[in-house]
Amino acid sequence: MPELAKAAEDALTTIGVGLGRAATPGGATRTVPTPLTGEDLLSVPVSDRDDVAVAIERAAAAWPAWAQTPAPVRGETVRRLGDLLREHKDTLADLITLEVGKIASEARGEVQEMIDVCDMAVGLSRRFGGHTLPSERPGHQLQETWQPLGPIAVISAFNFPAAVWSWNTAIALVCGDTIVWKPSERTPLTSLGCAALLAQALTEAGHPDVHQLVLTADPADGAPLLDDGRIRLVSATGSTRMGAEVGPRVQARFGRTLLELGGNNAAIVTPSADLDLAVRAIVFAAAGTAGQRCTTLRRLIAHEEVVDELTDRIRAAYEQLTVGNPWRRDDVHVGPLIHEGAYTAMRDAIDRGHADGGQVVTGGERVEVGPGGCYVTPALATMPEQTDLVREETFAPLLWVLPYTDLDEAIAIHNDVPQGLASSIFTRDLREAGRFTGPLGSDCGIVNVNVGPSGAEVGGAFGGEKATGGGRETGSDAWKAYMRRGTTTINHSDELPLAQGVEF
Ligand code: UN1
Repeated sequence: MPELAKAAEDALTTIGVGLGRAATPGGATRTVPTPLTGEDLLSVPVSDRDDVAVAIERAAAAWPAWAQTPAPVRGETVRRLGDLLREHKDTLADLITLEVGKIASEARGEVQEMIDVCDMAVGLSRRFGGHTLPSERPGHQLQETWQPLGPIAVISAFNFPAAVWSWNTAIALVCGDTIVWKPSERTPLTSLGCAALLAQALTEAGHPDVHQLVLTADPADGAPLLDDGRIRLVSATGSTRMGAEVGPRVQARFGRTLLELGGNNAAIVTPSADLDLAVRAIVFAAAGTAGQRCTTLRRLIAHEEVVDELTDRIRAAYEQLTVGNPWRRDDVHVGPLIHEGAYTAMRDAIDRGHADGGQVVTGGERVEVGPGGCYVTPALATMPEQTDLVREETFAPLLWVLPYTDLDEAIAIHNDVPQGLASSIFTRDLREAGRFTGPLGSDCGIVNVNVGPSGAEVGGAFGGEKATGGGRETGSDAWKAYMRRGTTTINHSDELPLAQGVEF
């Protein structure tokens, strides 16, 4: 067996996934390629539409008992999941590297993000709650109660195949929801690993059916998740195009959606910025994860006084980056793109940008790393002004540098894109920072100062506005999306006064 296939099999065995047992007898299977070399890793079972319907049925049947389990007891299951993730951190990180091509440090960081969200959810399980509000009627009490929503669907993307699932799942579990997960078609092995760890925790708790995994080969087979009225929330991460289909379809049946879609994230660098710090933040945000985060920096809006020096320093840093196969190597900064299509889109954007007056400063070239895999040097390109092309999200390491003269203009350029996920300003001027984070500043969901747009912690709410879809996941009060709010008026008196003084 080739080395990478063997590594994938070993990782799954360590976690306790037997693919033989996972496959339905006589059921369809498909092979999973690795972006590291293009080789096939392993065969996995394929879920068809009927399997998705069965998963919904099971999640719906498991819901009443789970919903009635006290929240702190549900939290115990999430604590156990967090412990299992700690135990299997490196193994799960290997699966992420094998399926997505992430460098080891980022793959481990992704698992750490899962552990963090589990810890947060355990705490949440003992503290979410509503307000008690003053009633206008004597002897009455007005209060909010938060109840489990029901079975929900989690649809996740290839680029964070494990963390985004855990954001939704850890919170949904403590909120008392049951879950059907449809991961990206590109990452079934990581999904099997995550699902097996949660299955262990849930089985120990006596609720094995609370989480269901479906491995569709064709995204269209996930349709019952959108259309079945029992699925009360569809939390979907992916492209704006996908969200434009999912959103209205789920809303048409009055289901709830939580959408985390495309980003076209920018950073403004002002003349007062600490350029040493800015360059480090920019290089990680634009070239890290091979430009394949939804939070990746794609537009750099730099003041004309600093734009040349900044561009030059980023070019120099880019030229120091090692692009290569990160498997069992710690010196690689940039792994492969997920597939050839990502490179075609990147090349196409560079070529179209050239016609608009764009100039590549460095990068955008194929790197031959081995017999397979799609490796490319991160591209840095200048553009005299923001064009329609720059307003599009190209999911690859391509950073456009746009000059500006005053901050109002920079903020206008910043906001003049359809997407609204993550943003940054690099400045030492408190007033500039205040304008960027204020009401007429960045229109994004994530608004950072002297921190790049990517790499958010789980404690804050994660998500964005406009074509990013408006959803918020993970921290702060994002849990509310996974629960039903009950407004309860209790009459402790023996009178029946009507609100608003109505006599009847
Ligand atoms: C994503 O790319 O879908 O903020 C999620 C970040 C990570 C999550 C990214 N914590 O970059």
